[in-house]
Amino acid sequence: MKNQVDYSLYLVTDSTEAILGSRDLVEVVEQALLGGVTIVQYRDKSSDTGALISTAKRLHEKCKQHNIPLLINDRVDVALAVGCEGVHLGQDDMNIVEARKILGDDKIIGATVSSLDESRIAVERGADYLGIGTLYATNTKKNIKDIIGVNGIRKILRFLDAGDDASQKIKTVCIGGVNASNLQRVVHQLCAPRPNTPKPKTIDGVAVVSAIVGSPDPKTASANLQRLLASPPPFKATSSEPHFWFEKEEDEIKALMTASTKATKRVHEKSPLSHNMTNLVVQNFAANVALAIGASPIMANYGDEAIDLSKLGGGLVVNMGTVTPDGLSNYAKAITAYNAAGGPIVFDPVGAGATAIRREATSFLMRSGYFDLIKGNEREILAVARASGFTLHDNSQQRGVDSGDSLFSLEQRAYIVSSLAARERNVVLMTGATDVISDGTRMYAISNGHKYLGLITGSGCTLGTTLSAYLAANPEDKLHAAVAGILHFEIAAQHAATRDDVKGPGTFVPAFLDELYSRGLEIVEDRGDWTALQK
Ligand code: 3NM
Ligand code: MG
Repeated sequence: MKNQVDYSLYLVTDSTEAILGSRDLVEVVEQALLGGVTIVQYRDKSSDTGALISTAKRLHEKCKQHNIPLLINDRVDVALAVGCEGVHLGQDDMNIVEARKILGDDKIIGATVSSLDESRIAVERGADYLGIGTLYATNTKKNIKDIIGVNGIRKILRFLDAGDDASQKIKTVCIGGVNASNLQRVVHQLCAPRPNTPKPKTIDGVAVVSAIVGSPDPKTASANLQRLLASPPPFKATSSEPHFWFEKEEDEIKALMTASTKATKRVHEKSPLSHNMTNLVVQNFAANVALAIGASPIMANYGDEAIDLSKLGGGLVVNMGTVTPDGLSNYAKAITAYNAAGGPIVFDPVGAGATAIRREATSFLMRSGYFDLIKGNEREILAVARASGFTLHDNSQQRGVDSGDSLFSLEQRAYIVSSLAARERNVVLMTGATDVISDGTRMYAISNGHKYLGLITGSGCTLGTTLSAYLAANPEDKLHAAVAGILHFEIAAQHAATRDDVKGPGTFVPAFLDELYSRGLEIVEDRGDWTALQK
């Protein structure tokens, strides 16, 4: 029985004035049950024992009517008195082993954990599930030990997945600041891929307090969270058949070419909005590149405007090349809007890692939402990997934004890119003389382009612009969409750089715009193909 508990929408109650107000807790919980919460924990840190038991009894009646388990926070005695399904124990509460002796094997015992050590101990002591937190800062709980974010929780999931049978099977929920605006991406990203594990451990549920108890309409709030849990996030690609990298059979190349041709045609057909929140240096060039590839550019840095813009079927580029505090809060608003609407977001972490401000900006933005594609040069992607929780042992100081020389072999780059993509569950592109791109399962290395791209300003940024349009027009397979965008961009650069009238970077820029334009038209009119791909 207790193995079949559904932890997916886990309600933790709160009886404080700030959250419950003057309403009756039992009525609020009943509404939440009607809305679809799957398990309830009665958490009340201030009532006297008599009142606790009487409220818990009323709650248990309601829960039983809906066939939903009721747990009591901290108080094993209250759980016993009421005869409910179990308890939830914090680190300062009764030891799990002692609680088990009192409650027996059939009752559910959950434990709050926020570190690998606490998780290991809770598993050893026989907890049935772990409440892992704190995910995000919240006003609901005072004395929060540690805000560990998606990265910290993912680390614990990987740790559990690498342990013994009990550890692999233990159920998990995350807690702290979960609400309707972040639930889908949190669940999407709380997946713990490890090498050679085809079915990585995922989070079994989300625990919420204020998103339900603090809502004026707990039933609708619960139903909405349940709907979000049950539906794929709007940004999720609808298909991605796994195949494996460097398996470059002729057939695969051909299929990639066909997919790329289709993707380019779609950009022209749909002329998607490319919404750029980009740096001061490249605004004009980026708008021109978007037009040349057949997209519709808008350069709009005002976050509130993104609510409307995100509904137009386009893609967003967040380029932090000239980051400011205002800029960051605008980006965060736009990220939320695009995640909700499902429009793709390309994150271009320009100079990430170069300064403390940019490192913090990178992790702030990674916390703010889900990026469908993260693109950057080697150093930028390394900084993103660190922000994503990787421990990378290199002491390379980041130099300029566009500084050259690779620190890693192609295989190492491939490893970093594919692990980061698997972890973030998105597409990661590391640009360089050979670009490496992966969605965590599939991987391509592309060596097109020309050195002039490194001699003009904004080539990386405008590749981001290009990719936003390609992803928006081709949502079903974002990896292939991005490959097509790279090919369009880089093959156009090759054509431009080798033209007779192009003498250097200065004459290259207008020729590049021309070639971006005509390359697209050639594909649309079936006069060109992508066979110039350099593997
Ligand atoms: N425990 P809300 S955070 C009860 O980190 C609780 O262990 C936490 O409330 C932990 O959903 C928390 O309103 C409160 O953010 C979560
Ligand atoms: Mg406690």
